[in-house]
Amino acid sequence: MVQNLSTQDLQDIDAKHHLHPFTDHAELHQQGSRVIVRAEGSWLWDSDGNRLLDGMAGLWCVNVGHGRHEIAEAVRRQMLELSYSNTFFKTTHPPAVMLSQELAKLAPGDLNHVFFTNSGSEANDTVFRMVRHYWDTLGKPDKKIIIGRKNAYHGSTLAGVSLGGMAGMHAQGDLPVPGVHHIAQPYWFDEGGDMTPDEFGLWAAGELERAIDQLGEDNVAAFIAEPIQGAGGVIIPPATYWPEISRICAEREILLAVDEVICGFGRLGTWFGTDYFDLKPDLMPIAKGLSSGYLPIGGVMIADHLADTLINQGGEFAHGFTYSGHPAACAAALENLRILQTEKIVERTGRDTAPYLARKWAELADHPLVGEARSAGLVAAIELVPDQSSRRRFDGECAVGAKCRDLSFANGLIMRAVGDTMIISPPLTIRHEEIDELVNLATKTLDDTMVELKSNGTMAA
Ligand code: PXG
Repeated sequence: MVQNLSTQDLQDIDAKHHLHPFTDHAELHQQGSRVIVRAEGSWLWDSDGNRLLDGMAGLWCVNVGHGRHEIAEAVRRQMLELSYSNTFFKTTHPPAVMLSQELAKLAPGDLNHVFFTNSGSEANDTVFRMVRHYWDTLGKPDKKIIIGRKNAYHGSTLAGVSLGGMAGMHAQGDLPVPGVHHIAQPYWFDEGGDMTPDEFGLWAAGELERAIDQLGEDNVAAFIAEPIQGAGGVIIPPATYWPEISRICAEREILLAVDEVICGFGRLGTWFGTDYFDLKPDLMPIAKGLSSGYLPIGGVMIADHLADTLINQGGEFAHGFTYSGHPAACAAALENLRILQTEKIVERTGRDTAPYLARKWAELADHPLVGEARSAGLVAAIELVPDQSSRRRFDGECAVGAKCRDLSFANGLIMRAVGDTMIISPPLTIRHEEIDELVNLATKTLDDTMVELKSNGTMAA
């Protein structure tokens, strides 16, 4: 109960006044929203007292786990000291200064500069505008096109949706905006056909080279990609993919933007996906794990050579947000980064938690409903199929994944469905026994899903 309101009261008010992101409201209002009231570590509680294992770390963001008093305390102190001050007009403040220094230290290579935003979407809008401004500054105004990938997710703002490759999002409102080109994604399970994963990885990377040739190198500004696609379904590229993309980017005069909004800050057991795949980005959008979601903050890390050009030749970049480098959000991020470092959470994820999850998660591949189980760091996916011996999908409108997700919730595990791909991304602080419980609940959920599919005739009894 919240403020003496019952679950029903909260659901009624919610239905009356609250429009949710990515939600079919007619369907939601029939069921009522699930009301989450409290969280601790890897666990959430709803308003009816049910305990749920947070298999999604909120929304891929609560890397240090829920309920960290140290972050709340750091934010409280900052709010009492300086709750707001802008970073425009030749002004700065200590939290933004210290966070920029800390990020330059943690970010790989020469990504030594940061432009602050409030979200991953704003970070990618910043990428969109900054790369065009950069090429303009160098006297190459024709270099405008940004190449992205089908089924990528880069956010919900105009530039974010446009750089992303979600067909359903593009269909609403005539997007993408002009000047964006999408190439194939490295999703072997769905699109690899008869190729081996390695052959397919080379082919998918080759799409970048062919796109540059087709569009003309003089017209291409940048390529943007997530190291591992998150919202697209935890798509882990074949081993051949990123080395080939790196080769192409090194040979061609285009910028590489590696979207670390999900992979950054330990998700793969390395500080960044860039470390995991040994990449050399010119720009690196960040958000989510930067503050573990305690307050909204994002940014774009920028390489020295690019920053030097912008600083020395670019003049004023007419871009920024009221809350760029918000003091309280910076304080939350600084404390979050301190926790990640002092508790050695990233190292532990890479050395211990991720291999443990990988071993346990791989056991799900034996389930008759599972065509593939894969993981990298603390993201993982299973592909639901009617027949384990082929990569053929269930017929129809992806109802199997949605059913499995609902059953998972009912079993006390938050697992997300992307079509018929089930995905998880738990807090990095998840313990071995919690991983055991997660995999047990996922197994029970798969069993329950099978029972439903057999009873409604989707699978043979
Ligand atoms: N880039 C990537 C790689 C993301 O995953 C964004 C940018 C945008 O960040 P903001 O902070 O503007 O949301 C994201 C966000 C899902 C889901 O259902 C994933 C995201 C957001 C909402 C839902 O998996 N990722």
